Formats: sequence, structure tokens, C-alpha cells
Amino acid sequence: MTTSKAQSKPPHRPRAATGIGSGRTIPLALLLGALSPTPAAAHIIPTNFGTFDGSSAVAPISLNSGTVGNYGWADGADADWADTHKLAAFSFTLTGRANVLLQFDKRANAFGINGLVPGFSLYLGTPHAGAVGADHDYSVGSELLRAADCAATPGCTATEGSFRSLSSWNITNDPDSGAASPSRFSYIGSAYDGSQTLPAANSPLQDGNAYLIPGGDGLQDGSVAKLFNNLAPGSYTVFVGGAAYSSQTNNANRGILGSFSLTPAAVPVPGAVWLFGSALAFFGAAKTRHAPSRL
Ligand SMILES: [Ca+2]
Ligand SMILES: [Ca+2]
Repeated sequence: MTTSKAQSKPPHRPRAATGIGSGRTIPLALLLGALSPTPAAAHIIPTNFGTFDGSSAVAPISLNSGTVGNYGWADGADADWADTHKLAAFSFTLTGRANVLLQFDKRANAFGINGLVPGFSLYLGTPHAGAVGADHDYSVGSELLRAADCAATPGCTATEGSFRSLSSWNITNDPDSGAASPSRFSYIGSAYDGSQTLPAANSPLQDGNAYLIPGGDGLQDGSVAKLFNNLAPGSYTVFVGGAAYSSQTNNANRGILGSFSLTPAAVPVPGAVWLFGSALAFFGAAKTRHAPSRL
């Protein structure tokens, strides 16, 4: 929905300090933080599940967050991508291989009302750190990246933002105005609550047909989960937003409960062990065949 979204482009939010009383200056971010630790509609500042070595199981870790509207994730599955300000970000780091289960549920919390239809995508990669240098869609560098990426994507003629639900994408922060060191999010996989079909006019395939977004769980109950087996060591970011594509005029904040759990990845059997085992089996069989009859 390019027309309505272009009008809803958020103004740049100044991060300058603001004065309270005489002689005292309190950063605006701290004031906002006092109300909500990770303000919805902020630049990309993930809520971190932690760092794990994958050697032992980790019981579900559940953290609250929220996002603006109920459509941000599905909006990134269409032909003109989406605005990351309409999604929440979570992060985790693995120092060893692991099977990771991610689940996101609608939730009434300090970040928003109940009613999210959650969708999420997992990427290898992290944003620039820190509130001052956080990545956002409307930095000069991000606009440069988007123009180049769109030009290289068949069917792309305009973009609503940097976020892409079903493929890899790039974004950067204000200091990186030349897009020399962008954050790269390499797509791993995704899932969403229920089932969503985009109108033909919004299909990323631009083939004149309605587009069923892949990865729906078929039951729209405010919850979606996906298991990622054998994830490699690395730092990951998860973007979570609404999957209700047709609700783009409603920007009420929606609460999210994000849950992370982990089990150790299966230890691969080295090739040499396989060969040794095969050899033992072979000699065992040969010995059996050549055993003298005792009849
Ligand atoms: Ca879009
Ligand atoms: Ca579901």
C-alpha cells in the first residue's frame, strides 16, 4: 500500500537532550525509557535474549516488547518492502551450534494492547549498536542502499522502507551517510500466524496474481513458533511485526511476548568413525561367513 504508507513516513525523531528545570539536562531517550524501556516505533534497538554456547538446553526465556500497528511484517513481504519502525527487533548470539525455538505471542503489556497477529523473520547479522547510532530506514545511507537494492530487484520501482520479510536486506545509521558500512541481515527463515494472501497489485512477483505469503501456520490464534535446527555460531536478529496486511490504517501499539529456547544440536559423527564402524561390520560379516561348520 504505497500511497497510504508514503504519507505515514515518520518524521525524524531528534535525540537531542531536552532541558528539565533550570540547569538540568536529561536525555530525551532516558525520559522515553522511563516510560517504556524500548519505545515502539524507535530505530532498530533489539531486545536481547542473551549469548549461549549451545552445550546444554535453555528453558524458554520470555521478554516483552511491542510494535506499531498490526501489519509491519506482512508489509515487508510485498513488492515495496516495509518500514522497520513498524516492527520490533530481538537478538541472540550463539558461540556454538544449537537448535533454537522462537515463539512470538500477542500480549497486552507496557508496550501496547493485545491483538497482534505475529509474524517474524530470523536473520544472521546485527544492527549498529547504541541508541545514537541506531539504524533506521530514513538515514541518508539507508536511502542510498534502498535505491541500489531496489534497482537490482526485478519488479521493484519504489520502497516504503528497508525491511524485507522473506529475503536479505541492508540498512545503516546516520553517521554512515555514504553507506560504507551497512548492517546486513542475511535471511535464515520466517513464520507467521494464520494465512495471508496479498492482493495481486501488491505481489512481490508482479505477475498479476494474488500472492500467498509462505510460512503461515494456518491457525490465526495470536501465536506463532518455528524451530531452527543446527544454527551456526553467530549473532542473530529477529524482526517481529504484524501479519494483518489489510490493517494498514490502524497504528495502535501492539504488545509482543517473545520467547527463546534452545537444545544442543546433534553432534555430527566424524567420517573416520563411520569408516571404522563400516570396516568392523565388514570383517564381522566375513568372519561369520567363513566360520567352520560345527555340525
Ligand atoms: Ca510494503
Ligand atoms: Ca498460530
